[in-house]
Amino acid sequence: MTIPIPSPPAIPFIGHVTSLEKEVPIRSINLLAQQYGGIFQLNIIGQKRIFLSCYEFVNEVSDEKRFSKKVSAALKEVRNATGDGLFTAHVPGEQNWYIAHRLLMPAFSTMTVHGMFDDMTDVVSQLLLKWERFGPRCVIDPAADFTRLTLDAICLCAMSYRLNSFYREQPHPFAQAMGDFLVESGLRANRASLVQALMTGTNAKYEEDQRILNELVTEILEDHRAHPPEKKDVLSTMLDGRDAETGMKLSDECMKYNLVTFLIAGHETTSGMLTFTVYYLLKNPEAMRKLREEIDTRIGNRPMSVHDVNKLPYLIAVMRESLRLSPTAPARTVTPIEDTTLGGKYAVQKDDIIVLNMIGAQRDPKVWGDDADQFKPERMLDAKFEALPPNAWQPFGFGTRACIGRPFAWQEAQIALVSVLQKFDLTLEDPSYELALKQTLTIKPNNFFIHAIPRAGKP
Ligand code: MNH
Repeated sequence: MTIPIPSPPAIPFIGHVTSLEKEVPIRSINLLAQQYGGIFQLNIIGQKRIFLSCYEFVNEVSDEKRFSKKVSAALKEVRNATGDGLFTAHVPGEQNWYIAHRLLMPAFSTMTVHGMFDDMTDVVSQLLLKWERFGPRCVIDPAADFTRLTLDAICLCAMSYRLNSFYREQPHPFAQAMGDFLVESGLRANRASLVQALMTGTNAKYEEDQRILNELVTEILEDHRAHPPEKKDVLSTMLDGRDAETGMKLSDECMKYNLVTFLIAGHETTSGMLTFTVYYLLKNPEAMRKLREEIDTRIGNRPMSVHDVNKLPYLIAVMRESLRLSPTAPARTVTPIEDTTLGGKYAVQKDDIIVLNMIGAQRDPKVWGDDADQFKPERMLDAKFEALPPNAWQPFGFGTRACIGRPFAWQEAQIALVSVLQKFDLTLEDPSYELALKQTLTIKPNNFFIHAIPRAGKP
């Protein structure tokens, strides 16, 4: 016996599109989850979407025998710039995903990423210099500077190309175009096609942003071909590599799709994570104190080295806890491979759209207890972390379609946090600041500002 999936009352013809706020849809999803529970269904422009916000269901659909990634309505729009690149490819179906996946997994392994340590440190040092030169009274926008950091780092490490975002007053034009492109892609996912067709100005801007994205990666590709860097990087692997299984090379088009993919996937998530982490540390002084102590005793004044990566247990716990409360890629979408049930009682059909709300699931009191909403890194120290139920912590996605950039992001974030905390005392610009979200495809704190005060006696 199956029972209907709970659903709020809908407006005839329009369905539930008005239930989702445009700016921060994930906030509406969380509010609806509080009201309707761990599973509910909405009807958005004639399309049924099932939302899961609790551990039990997220764990159930994390089974590749029964469910696979679905390219969501928003990702279908993102495909305008990333096509069959890794993140937005249809699998099974698009062969380029398999070729790129086999070729690029080793290029993003923990070992290979260790070799990028110096380039990452180079970009981090630009951020440190900026904050130091601006001085303690300057109001710092950490989200903006962490975005400069992560965008420049992925571009330098993967493509040996310098965007030099720290030498610009405004975001790099590419970053601007990408941000606008992602916001508009998200909005288009919830917009009726008739309305869309009438928005000629918006559509022209959308095309222009895609042109800017494509132009930069074309330049990077041509530059790399004309002047191959001494050090092999991710782009060299794509240019020179041949798939062991099929003997095939990636086409220029597919390489460009993947370059845009890395620039998109490789920076917003990590910069959001760094910004949330600074926010949680500033709101939880005891955690900040412990982290400081760990860094001061284990590393002190010497520069962090590649041997310190993954060796600071409290720092790792802080990053895990930050990504638990605020997974910067807050939703992923799956579909049943065959008609089936969820929890043995809710019928779902092949090709149904099932959206996993990871903010809800990673705060499920059944897993995390009554203090699930609080920032407590202690619960993420290795012994406890390893004892968690399967799929309880899943900010990097799941299975074959899980994040390829995890070791990259993990190392980059460690270098950034250690270096910043070695050098500065951070304070909130407005001590009464309460977390507000800004959402594109990813989330980050909105209107969040800090001061960075050089630490007395520190180099
Ligand atoms: Mn990343 C897939 C989160 C950093 C590149 N990433 C995913 C998914 C999540 C995710 C979740 C799965 C999406 C889905 O199921 O639809 N990624 C993150 C987070 C961080 C992150 C939280 C940082 C923190 N990602 C990075 C970095 C890169 C990157 C850095 C750089 C290359 N991610 C990818 C790619 C995919 C992906 C590529 C798609 C992998 C695939 O499907 O083959």
